[in-house]
Amino acid sequence: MKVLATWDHGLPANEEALRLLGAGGTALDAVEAGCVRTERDNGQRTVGLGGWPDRDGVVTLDAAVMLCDGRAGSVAFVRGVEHPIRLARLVMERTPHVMLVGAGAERFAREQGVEVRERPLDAEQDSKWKAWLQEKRYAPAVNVENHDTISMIAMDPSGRMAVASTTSGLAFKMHGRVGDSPVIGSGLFVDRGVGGAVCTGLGEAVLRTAGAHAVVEAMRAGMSPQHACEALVHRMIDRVPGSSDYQVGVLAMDFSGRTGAFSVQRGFTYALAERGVNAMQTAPAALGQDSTIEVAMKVQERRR
Ligand code: SD4
Repeated sequence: MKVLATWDHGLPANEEALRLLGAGGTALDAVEAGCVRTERDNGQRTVGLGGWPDRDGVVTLDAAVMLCDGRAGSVAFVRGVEHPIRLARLVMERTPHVMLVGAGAERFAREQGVEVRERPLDAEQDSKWKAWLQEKRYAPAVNVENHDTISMIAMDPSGRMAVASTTSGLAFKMHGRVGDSPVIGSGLFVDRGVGGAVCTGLGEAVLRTAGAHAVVEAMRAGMSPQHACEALVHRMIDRVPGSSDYQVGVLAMDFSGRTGAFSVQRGFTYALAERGVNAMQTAPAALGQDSTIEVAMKVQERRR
């Protein structure tokens, strides 16, 4: 039984996930419950309806779940849904599809008895949006503006693994913008016999490198979860320009319970729950600090 979750709010999310697992829930129940916990937290500004709006002053949400047997469900660009992670699970369980977006996803929600209710921006959302309109400058700050998406990986006592992610995406994104979090293979991926991976941070960088899928495929090829996370981050830095100005954090787990965590910039925190202890960790980072893969490569170079 092991759970990983991004950022500081990963700690209460993991607690909720552990509670479900302790009560006989599956890995899927665990990641769903953990994400719901964060979506419910009104103080969260990049998860759930309390998230920062887009440029038009609209909060739009993305979420997805995937199981190690290959089943997956996802929703993107939905408004007025309090728990998009639950809607993503419903897409998986009750439709022949993987992904529903926008008005279609909202209609499906209503058909399933899920409340869809546009709610006005609260005072803080409104004033931050209006302040942004003054300048209209789009420059997400590393670890500041983007640090609240929750992405989780859980393995239950029967050895099943599930991954999940839920977010309101980047603050002041263009209306209609969708990030990596609801895209199977980018923000999250898991495959039986190999393991799972999730991402957080600048979704465009993750989409351009098919992040979580790349990590799982690296593990399939024999890399440890840690090296697989590092390999993705280094590839991202190489392929997606401007890495000194963006943050991406990656988490991975294999079926023997080994975990990995790595980020572009320092400051990526995550919660790890294992052997009855749920604690915050800080991932090593590529910029400003040697990763283990870089150290290994340097050692090899020196040997040559
Ligand atoms: C996105 N990846 O929409 C999300 C944002 C995020 O921590 O993860 N923030 O691009």
